[in-house]
Amino acid sequence: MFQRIAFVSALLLIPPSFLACPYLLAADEVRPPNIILIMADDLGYGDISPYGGWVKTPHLQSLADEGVQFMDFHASASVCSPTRAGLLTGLYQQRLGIPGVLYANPARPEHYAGLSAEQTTMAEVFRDHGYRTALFGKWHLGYQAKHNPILHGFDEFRGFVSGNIDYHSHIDLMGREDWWQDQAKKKDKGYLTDLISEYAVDFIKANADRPFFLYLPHHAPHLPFQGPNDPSDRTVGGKFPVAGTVRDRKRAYREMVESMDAGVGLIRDALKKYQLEKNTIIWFFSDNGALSSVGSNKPLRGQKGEDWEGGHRVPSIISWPMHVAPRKTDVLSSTLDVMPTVLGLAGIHFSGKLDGVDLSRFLLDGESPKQGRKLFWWGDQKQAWKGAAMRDGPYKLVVDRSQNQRPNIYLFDLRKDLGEQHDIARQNPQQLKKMLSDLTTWHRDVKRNH
Ligand SMILES: [Ca+2]
Repeated sequence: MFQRIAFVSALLLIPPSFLACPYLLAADEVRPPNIILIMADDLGYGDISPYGGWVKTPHLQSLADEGVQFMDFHASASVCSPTRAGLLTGLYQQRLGIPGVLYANPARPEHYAGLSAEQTTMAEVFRDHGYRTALFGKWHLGYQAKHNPILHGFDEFRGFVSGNIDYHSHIDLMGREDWWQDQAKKKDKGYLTDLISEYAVDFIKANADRPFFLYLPHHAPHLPFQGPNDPSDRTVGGKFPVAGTVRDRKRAYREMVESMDAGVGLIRDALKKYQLEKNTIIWFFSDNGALSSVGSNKPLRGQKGEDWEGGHRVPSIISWPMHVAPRKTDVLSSTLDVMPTVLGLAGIHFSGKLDGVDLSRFLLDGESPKQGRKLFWWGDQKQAWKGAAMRDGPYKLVVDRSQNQRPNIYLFDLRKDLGEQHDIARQNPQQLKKMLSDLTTWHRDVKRNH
């Protein structure tokens, strides 16, 4: 590198020390950036240090200190599977026929649904552009052989396909072993969260000399609540409590989050060791809000599976040292934006349809995103999450169907009322009418495109 700088400096008649400043070095790099997406599962807005949360997470704090911390970032669903479908395609999951959870139970019709082969995932786009791609962790986008991640653009897959497994025995809710190496089941020993981080570190080492896209959907801190030193609960074909046998669930939950945070530290250490930190984008976020009995969505109302902010406003931190200036932002953003944004940051043009927005110019240059952004949520009428919601600027519309009767409709102004305590629907009939109309039009559109 120094020889190249000396040569360029001689050509331009300027001192080599000037050219060696990090920003110019960055421009000199021809290799596209590596991408690492780290997604927590059911982690709440009030769980981790950068958001004033109750679990000490020094590595996520450091990531936030050195990166952009989104304060108004949303999962496209308040449950697992649909957020993942939207994340990997940049499309509202309703277009993909995955509006709700894909259950492990074969008696449920949703068990047979999954991400269709005809959809283009960001892993496929990166692979087509010479990236090595891998997924270590939770898939939850289909149980059938045709849904396997290897068929969706991932060169490597270690992890599980269902919604939750025992952190030690890797057995799913139906009492089946659920740990995979690519397209075959293969046992693996270890605490799930640590395994994901270890695989990530090995992958970084093995691919230090070429661009890579690494998707790390953690299971933590989703149930069953099991810290690294808690016992295994699930056995093959056995009967066990869904949430595990640990009595002090808060303690276990805290340890689960701490383990994930330690993994973030290990990954960043590996990037430093192989001199990749300045050429690697890390984006950490959660797939939906926390269960408030164990986690925290403070100061938001509601929890996982609901249409209040606590169901879908989640932590989100992106870091790209020397390229993206550290700051906090109130830009309204979504898991749907991840695909267009990381493709934009990598300089890759994608001509397919996207519902998400490319935030790369905002991140790199501070350019304001287009005004008038709207976001929509719509659950599955056959499942527990069946409501709908919409954002239009500061306004939040909630169509609450949790009581299984006529829906209750609310309107909030989140600028003044982040906790969604003061319904202003009556005082703002025009805004309410407009948003209900937009929501209906949007839903008709995504249903038609399915
Ligand atoms: Ca989840």
